[in-house]
Amino acid sequence: MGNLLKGKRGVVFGVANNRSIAWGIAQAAQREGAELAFTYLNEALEKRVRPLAESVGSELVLPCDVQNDSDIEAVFAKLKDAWGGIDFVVHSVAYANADDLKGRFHETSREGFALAMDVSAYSLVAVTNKAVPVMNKGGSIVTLTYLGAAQVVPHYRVMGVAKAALEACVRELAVDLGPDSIRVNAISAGPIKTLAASGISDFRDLLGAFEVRSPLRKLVTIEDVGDTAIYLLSDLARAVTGEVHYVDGGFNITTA
Ligand code: NAD
Ligand code: 0WE
Repeated sequence: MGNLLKGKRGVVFGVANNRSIAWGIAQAAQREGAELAFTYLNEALEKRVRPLAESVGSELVLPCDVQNDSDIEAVFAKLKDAWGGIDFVVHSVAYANADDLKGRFHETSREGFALAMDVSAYSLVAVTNKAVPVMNKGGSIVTLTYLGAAQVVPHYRVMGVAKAALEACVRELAVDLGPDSIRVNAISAGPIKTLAASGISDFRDLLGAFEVRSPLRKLVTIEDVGDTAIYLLSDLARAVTGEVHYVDGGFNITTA
């Protein structure tokens, strides 16, 4: 138990199951004294998210497809009703068609490109837009990104483009919201075997290579990401905004 987020209230987008990065962040946040709300994409995931939310003392579990503006609006309306104001938002959401994570990049369809951009990049803007009117001073927004934003990672394809856009959105939002004392940052996590990593060709090879080549010589866990998120969500990071924080054992600083 710690108190880094004591008295703070926040909403977590992107828990699918107990392996989700968002769940690692939520557990760390509750350990540090935060009060939490959760959103879920659909009824199938609601069955997973509700028990997890209950286990960290949360009764605010709300549906939200981030492609739907009225869903996002309803989430923050309910949080305003329940709490009055909120202190932080965790955005841990991404999606692209599985077909667009293989094959050649120039074969990406217009629809596939737009889908990846909408769910994985624009949704941060849409969520922030509805969150800001409800956010307290000193608020913090954290999203999740990946090295594929900054350099080509085999098979990451259209998601690399979407993450590059997401990181640019983080900087734009940080500049706009700085005067309101709201901070916006990203965590660039190393590869973790989550639902979003399942079915990715050669993911095991990627994990293996990461384990032997990353400077710290170990895989990154959702707990590792959770603890960095606590820093960014807390007042410890009060002078930090518009940043991408790598939580990848130093992998990004090395070359192949
Ligand atoms: P995950 O599958 O557990 O989480 C992804 C979440 O996105 C799921 O909860 C899913 O329901 C949600 N989602 C997808 N489409 C949505 C929509 N339209 N509306 C609302 N929610 C939607 O996988 P994860 O690995 O925990 O991914 C979380 C974030 O971390 C993503 O942004 C991902 O890009 C990023 N990330 C993952 C890794 C990794 O290796 N796993 C590394 C770096 C960054
Ligand atoms: O951002 C991600 C995964 C994002 C993702 C994953 C899927 C799989 C299932 C987005 N959309 C989908 N759609 C699906 O249908 N990561 C950072 C994890 C990841 O994905 C990779 C990676 C890494 C790391 C894909 C190729 C190469 C490396």
